[in-house]
Amino acid sequence: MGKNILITGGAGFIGCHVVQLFVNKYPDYKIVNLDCLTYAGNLENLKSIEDCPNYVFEKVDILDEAELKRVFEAHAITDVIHLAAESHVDRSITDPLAFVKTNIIGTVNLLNTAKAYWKDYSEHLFYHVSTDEVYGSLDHGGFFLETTPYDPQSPYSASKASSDHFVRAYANTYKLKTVITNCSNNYGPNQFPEKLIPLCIHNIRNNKPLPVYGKGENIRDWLYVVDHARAIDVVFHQGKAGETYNIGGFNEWKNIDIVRLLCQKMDEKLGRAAGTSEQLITFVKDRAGHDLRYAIDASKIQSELGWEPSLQFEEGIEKTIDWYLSNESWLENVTSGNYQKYYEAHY
Ligand code: NAD
Ligand code: TDX
Repeated sequence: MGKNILITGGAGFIGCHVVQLFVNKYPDYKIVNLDCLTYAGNLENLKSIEDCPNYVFEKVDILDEAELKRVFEAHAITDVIHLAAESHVDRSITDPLAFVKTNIIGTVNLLNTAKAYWKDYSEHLFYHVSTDEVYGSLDHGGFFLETTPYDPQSPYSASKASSDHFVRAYANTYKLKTVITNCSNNYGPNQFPEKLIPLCIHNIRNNKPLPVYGKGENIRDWLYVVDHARAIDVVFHQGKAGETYNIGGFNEWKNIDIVRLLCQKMDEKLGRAAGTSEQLITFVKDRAGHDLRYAIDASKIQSELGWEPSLQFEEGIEKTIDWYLSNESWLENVTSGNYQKYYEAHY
């Protein structure tokens, strides 16, 4: 059946992979990408599909209720996949209110718009994309399950936890059909170079210091972004309404080991002597309230919906490095502010 799916945050890192997957895989769906293009949103990410007949871009802020209503009506939106968010923990420490606005109020605006526009809720899905950070930090072992109590520790994760609670509250109170996924750390092409992996690739390339917070002992579970997009596709089509699914890579790494791996691979790719890039590693002041370890137990989505990661980490890292090395102009644009000119020339 044809659907008109509103994907929010589609110009961002994960959103652009979700939009590309849906536009290419489902020609019968109309994909409406709604994004206000913050520093993290980049339409260059979507060049390969921007002329597809089933793709539309709407430059709209989810804080603008009137514009959300217009978009729902103009495109007869049948379903929502909500990714738009402020996503960087360090920025949330310096400006928490921006996270409250977009991640909490923006999500409630979107819920209200869907609730008012849709008639028979059983025919529509509101899919909220969230993070494993809502569960807090695993300081004493174990894994995050869907039943793990929320214990957010940063302003970012507190805002995402709050938005998850609102989505569940709308399902319970108004009977909106919803689903939530909580995913671990993503990496891959198109990630803004403020996050650990693209930041290190960018800095190694330019012989700049690699800032490792604290002792580099913190652990994250990493998933290739295309595998996250595949999981979203599976949950959107086969997930049970009202359910939560954790998504992860079964792939835990200490930060310092990732940075060393990147140094080793980059030395090989750039033809530098082994050990050259490691000299750039610089231990810096720890992130305030730095969560020690995240680790997802993704066995529910694996056993109930048959999803599993398709790429081994080293393969994904190779693909990621290759993408950044062959897209230097992309990096140059997002780091120099030239992107704005691209936008003005195209829209
Ligand atoms: P990102 O920062 O790369 O992209 C966010 C996108 O949202 C950008 O295109 C931005 O322009 C847009 N946006 C921000 N505020 C907006 C607003 N007020 N109105 C409209 N658009 C707005 O983020 P990402 O890493 O792609 O994350 C996408 C989603 O996935 C987020 O909800 C995030 O919490 C979640 N998530 C991310 C990760 C990860 O590792 N990056 C892991 C799990 C979950
Ligand atoms: O320069 C750095 N040095 C460093 O040691 C940066 C940017 C990060 N780090 C550390 C902090 C974390 O332990 O590396 C780890 C990864 O940091 P980020 O890439 O900032 O990701 P994280 O804070 O783990 O959050 C990410 O994963 C969950 C995303 O940014 C979130 O949007 C997602 O929800």
